[in-house]
Amino acid sequence: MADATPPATMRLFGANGSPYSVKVRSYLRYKRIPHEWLVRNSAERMQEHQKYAKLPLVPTLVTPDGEGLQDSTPIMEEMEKRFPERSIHPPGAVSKFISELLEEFGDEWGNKWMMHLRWYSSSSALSSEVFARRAAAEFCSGSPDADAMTAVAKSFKERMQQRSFTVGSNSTTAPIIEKSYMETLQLLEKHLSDRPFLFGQSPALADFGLSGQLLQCFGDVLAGELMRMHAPRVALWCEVMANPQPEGDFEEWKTLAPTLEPLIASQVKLFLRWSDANAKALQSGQKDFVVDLGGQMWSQSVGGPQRYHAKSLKELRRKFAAVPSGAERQELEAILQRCGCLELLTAEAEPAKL
Ligand SMILES: N[C@@H](CCC(=O)N[C@@H](CS)C(=O)NCC(=O)O)C(=O)O
Repeated sequence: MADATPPATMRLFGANGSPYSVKVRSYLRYKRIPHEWLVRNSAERMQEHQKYAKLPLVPTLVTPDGEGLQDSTPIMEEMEKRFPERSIHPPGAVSKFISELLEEFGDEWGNKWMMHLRWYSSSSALSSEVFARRAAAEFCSGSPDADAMTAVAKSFKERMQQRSFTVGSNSTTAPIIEKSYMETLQLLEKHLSDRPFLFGQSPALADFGLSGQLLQCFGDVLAGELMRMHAPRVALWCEVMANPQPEGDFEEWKTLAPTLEPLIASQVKLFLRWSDANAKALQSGQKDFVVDLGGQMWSQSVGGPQRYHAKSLKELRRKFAAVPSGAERQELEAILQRCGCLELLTAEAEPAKL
């Protein structure tokens, strides 16, 4: 007789153009966690999403017992506890923390490349137009109507084009973001020439975080063209990361270091400097801040969206502080020191609340 109990299926509310949603979907696929992918393409789906979402954001993962989880990193951390098989953490404290650091870099800094090149660069016009139509098609797919879709695309594009402040994109920062995208592609291209994933033969947390943003870049007009022409291995890795399969073991840090340390010493350091300056500006109630990112002056306004970066930097620093003392911590500290990141990861005392 057939079992009347429905399968214990997770339900993931997401959007194909949302890097964090696609990141969690790739993760659920990799972990072989049964799930349903839901887009908010009808009033009913929107209401259902609102029922589980504390914030009006995707991804939102609904567990079989009706719990709504949000924020991609905590979602994946919770799933790792429930489904430890096919761990996404490389063994050893050094690689595990560096994977967490690269995930944070992807989530918080990689999002600037993605958003800037999709919407705000001086060459983004076609990318914006194409992406707005893709997103509108998904949103209108519940009751297809071409006129409605065109109108949704237009208003979506107009709304997004006014939101460059959310990622700190402006005429001063544009060249910094564009240079960082190209340099990261070059560094990753070199690293991925010897291995299919960032930490060897299986995907790690870092792969999910970075590819979440870069898979969006890959699919966009401007960012995708730059990637396919200048970093074909990165393009392939993005494609693989949409539905990754393990090919073997994680590598030891010593063989990863020659091509991963240059990425940390340049791009990750730059990101941490920015994130540290952002957190300090928020702490002291500034409305904007300027920071020297190694000879390149970054300036931006500080608003609501930047609070999240400060929170996630605090969480990263907590993870770093939790690495137990001993030989592995010493090795990790030596790497971070060499890459100019150690001080930036050392949590500062919280100022007393007045
Ligand atoms: N830190 C969050 C970010 C989530 C986020 O910013 N989601 C965006 C899409 S990428 C969103 O939901 N925007 C509003 C919407 O699409 O309705 C995470 O990692 O999940």
